[in-house]
Amino acid sequence: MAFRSEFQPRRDDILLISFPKTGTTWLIALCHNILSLDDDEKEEVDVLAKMNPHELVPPLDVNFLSDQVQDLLLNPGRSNSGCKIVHVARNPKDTLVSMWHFYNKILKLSGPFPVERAAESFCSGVLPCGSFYEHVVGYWEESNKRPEEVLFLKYEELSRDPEEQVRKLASFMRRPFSSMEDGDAEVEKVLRRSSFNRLKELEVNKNGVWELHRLPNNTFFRKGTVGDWKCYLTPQMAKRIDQLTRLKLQGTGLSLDDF
Ligand code: PAP
Repeated sequence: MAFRSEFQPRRDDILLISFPKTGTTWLIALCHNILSLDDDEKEEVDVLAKMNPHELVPPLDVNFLSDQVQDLLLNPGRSNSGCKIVHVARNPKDTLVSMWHFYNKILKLSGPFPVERAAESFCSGVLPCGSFYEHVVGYWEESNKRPEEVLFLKYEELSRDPEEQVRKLASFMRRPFSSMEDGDAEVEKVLRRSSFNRLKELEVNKNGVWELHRLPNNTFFRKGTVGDWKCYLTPQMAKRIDQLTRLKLQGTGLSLDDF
């Protein structure tokens, strides 16, 4: 209720929105590095060398239930008109496995939470942020209706063709790269500075803590690959999720493949 009545985005706000474990940390780093390119010309600053990407972007969902936030942000008649939304999606099986690792690490359970139970929760939509499919499909549909305001990215496409995806992201944020050689160099710089291998090895992300949640920064950097689910899900679990995914995405035109 407080969020609904209080939140007034500015026209130049950019909201980064994603279901947990679909690539938020990467997206924050990419956006930050694109937007700070101009600053670099004046002075070589590299904020991410000292700060976990999450510390750079205030999380709106800390005190608000996510369905309220989503409702507010997705309703075009409300106060968000004018600001931009970037959403990053990921294939459901890698999202589930990433989330399972994350909760096993942070919840300090007496023993590991079985992946079968995690898959069960995922399929039934009983998760701290609600149903994965409702979340993703909502933003997908809005991105089709309002492409100038809502950009829909995929973790797998970012992995497969990072240059193209980063150019798309920069243009959406009104900071297009030049198509000349210096544009290529800038794209390369943004990707290098946002890369998993670089961020994971930074001292701040190896040993630092995100004070807001008292979470070790290293929980945000695990493997950073596509298809890691194959190491954890049985063929039966994978089949069940694939069937559910087909059902939930039927007629939407959206595919969430793990390649
Ligand atoms: P969050 O919901 O807690 O913010 P989020 O960043 O969305 O997490 O997702 C974490 C996943 O992104 C992790 O995937 P994994 O468990 O399959 O490894 C994490 O490793 C991955 N990740 C983090 N930073 C990057 C990056 N710079 N490039 C690619 N993947 C990344």
